[in-house]
Amino acid sequence: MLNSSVKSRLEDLAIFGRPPSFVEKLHVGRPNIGDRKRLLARINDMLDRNWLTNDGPYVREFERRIAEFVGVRHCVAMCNGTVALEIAIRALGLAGEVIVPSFTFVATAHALQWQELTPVFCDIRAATHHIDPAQVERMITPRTTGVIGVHTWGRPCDIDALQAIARRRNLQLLFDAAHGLGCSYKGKLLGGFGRCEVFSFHATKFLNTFEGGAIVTNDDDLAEKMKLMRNFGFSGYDNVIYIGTNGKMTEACAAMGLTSLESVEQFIETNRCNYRAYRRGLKGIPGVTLIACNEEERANYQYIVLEINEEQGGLRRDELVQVLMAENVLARRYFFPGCHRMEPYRSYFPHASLILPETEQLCRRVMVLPNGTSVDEPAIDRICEIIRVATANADAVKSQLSAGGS
Ligand code: T4K
Repeated sequence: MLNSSVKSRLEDLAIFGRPPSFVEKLHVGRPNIGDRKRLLARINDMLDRNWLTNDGPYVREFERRIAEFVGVRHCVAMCNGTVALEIAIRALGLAGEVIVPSFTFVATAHALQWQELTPVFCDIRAATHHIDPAQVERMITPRTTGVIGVHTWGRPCDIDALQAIARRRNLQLLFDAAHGLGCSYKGKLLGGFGRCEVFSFHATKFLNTFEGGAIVTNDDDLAEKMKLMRNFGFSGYDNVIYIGTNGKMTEACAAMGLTSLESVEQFIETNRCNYRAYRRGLKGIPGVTLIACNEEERANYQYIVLEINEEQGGLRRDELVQVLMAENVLARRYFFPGCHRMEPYRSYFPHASLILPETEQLCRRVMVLPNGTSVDEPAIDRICEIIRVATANADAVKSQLSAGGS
């Protein structure tokens, strides 16, 4: 994985024409693969059974295992997190306006707009990157029916405050927990808060089903409704009792999920070791802040999130990303430029940035580094060293980049 060149001096950097530190590209979202043999054995069984989708035995087992793992009554597995959000929104009867953070993956907003609901973008708290409950309160109008809190980076958002608002203002509350499997809030795993929570098991998530997602809830009626909705509204043969869609998870995806679940503690341990290696390696670099995990809570440590402060360190986030890209470290600017600056929202709400100052600032500063089973400590040490060398020589890096070096 590593090239022979150690990057301890400015002129070693790839932007000055030297070979990149990594021969192969390091991705932020490299999938964690569990035990291959177990996966292939499951796939073989599936083929022998000749049952590929539609509420098959692997899907049922996966749902049971996830519900047990999280400690909720119901898990309704879906083909992906976005469709799971869409179904959750519809099953809860949301209409009109729903308040969401703009600092999230665009799927959170699209799941609303796709159903012609209006996502109302709310600012975040700078310290946590989460939706700011005080702002939520100010954005409520007579058309507001719900709030979607996002547990960005797997860190829980301010659930208590949002719950208090939802109760007081009679709003539905659900959570986009796409990043949140295995993470806790006040000692309780995410999944059982609000009316329901939505996980993503996309390939880039620390636990994946290739593509996949799930809604988890303690509400029996809601779970039943969601199950119907993910299967066209069919209640038995020939009997359609709701509007529905096709949100089903396939057996192959559930086989991957079951296999991943067997390695879940290993994945978390790998992520935790990597997180600590990053923390050591980045310590003391001016203008570079690693967003801390609260180690008193359970966490999956999947997202290694940095904030880059140009005033302190001399380099802009985008310059540092360029430096890393040249070294084959594909750092990502999640969730740049913020949903409110993406279409169709940019056209619908051209002045939204005026009320989203923290989101605007964070979108300029944030960057995510590779984690998971495809990176190890030596690789992380190198990544940190590149950041350290680049920051220590910020002026020279800036002029090299503006001269077109990379
Ligand atoms: N809500 C939130 C808060 C979310 O973050 C997401 C998804 C959702 C809802 C919706 O859930 P899903 O419908 O996706 O289940 C990725 C993922 O596609 C997306 O699932 C995820 N959030 C988002 C944060 O990241 P991109 O646009 O960054 O994907 P892409 O193709 O650039 O891949 C990321 C990196 O991973 C690349 O460097 C390539 C690498 N990669 C990717 C795949 C798929 C691999 O090495 N192997 C692979 O198989 O969105």
